[in-house]
Amino acid sequence: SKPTVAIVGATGAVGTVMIDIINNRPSVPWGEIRLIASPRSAGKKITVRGEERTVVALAPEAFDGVDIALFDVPDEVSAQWAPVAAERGAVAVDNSGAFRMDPEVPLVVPEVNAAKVHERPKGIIANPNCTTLSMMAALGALHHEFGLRELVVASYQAASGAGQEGIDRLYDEVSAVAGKQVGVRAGDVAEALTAAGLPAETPFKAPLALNVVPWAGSRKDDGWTSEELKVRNESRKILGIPDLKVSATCVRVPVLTTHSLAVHATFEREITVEQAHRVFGAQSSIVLQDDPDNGVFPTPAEVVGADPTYVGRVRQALDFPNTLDFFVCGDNLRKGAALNTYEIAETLAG
Ligand code: 11C
Repeated sequence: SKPTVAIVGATGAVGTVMIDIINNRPSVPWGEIRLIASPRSAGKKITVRGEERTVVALAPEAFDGVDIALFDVPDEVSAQWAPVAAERGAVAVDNSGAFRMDPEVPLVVPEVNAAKVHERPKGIIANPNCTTLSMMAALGALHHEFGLRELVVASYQAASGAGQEGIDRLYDEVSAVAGKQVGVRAGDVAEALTAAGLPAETPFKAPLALNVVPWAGSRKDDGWTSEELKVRNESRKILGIPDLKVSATCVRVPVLTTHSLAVHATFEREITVEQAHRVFGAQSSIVLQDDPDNGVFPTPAEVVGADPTYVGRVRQALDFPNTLDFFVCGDNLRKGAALNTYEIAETLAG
């Protein structure tokens, strides 16, 4: 019989995208599709593939009969409940940061390391952070042929990476500065936000409208942020290069959805732009947009809502042998979160 899949966090920002993905798949391998959320959301009705379903409350019994449970919830909820799902016989595919670096939990991007889904002693498989994920299809394909050695990246991260709170804040800030002649004097954007009645507390630590903020995630040792360390640790684990040299600077930009990254990647041997184009062109999950003379390069506003990773501005670094510079854009709520999680489930379902 067909497997039962459960979506845990079905009513959240990523869960909502997950349902949209399921609704738009030409076919799905599932028998039952069960929707699970916090008791607050239980009872809510959501239409999935033409059938109205009632959200059930997160509880141990909610996992009975479930083969694959997709978790789109905060770290602490996953930490508590993914093991419960696994105990009840489900494979938990977790989109939070709770298990990613656990050596007994595979961290999977199907284009790069699909076979790892079978090495899951805890019954848990982790989905990477959206910033890491946005460049994995591109880097995995290049690494396969040219051997990645070093990675230096700067991210340009969208507000929705910080959840609904981030989305609301960016919209409120943009409204507060719209039509005003601000951004001409230090502090005048912040003053406009205060004058519009926005709370001083913000998920971004500084005004995001008409600005960029060199901070994402929480504070870690030696000046690094959690997001920058995730890029380093997760890239190493997914690509299977434990000693990969990585340095990242994560930056929030006033974009609603779709993370971008400027990637400076060094390989074992020389790689030309033509070779890189060929590698990218051969990947079904990559769209190459690299004709800047005609204004063709990826931007988040054009990529949002799309499944593939978009790659452009591919250049051989002038002063660094064996190094390629390029720009990637990936929808942080789709491939960066719900879509990759769903693709792991499809890989499991065969
Ligand atoms: C952001 N990448 O843009 C983060 C959100 O580890 O799953 C996702 C955090 C995570 O703020």
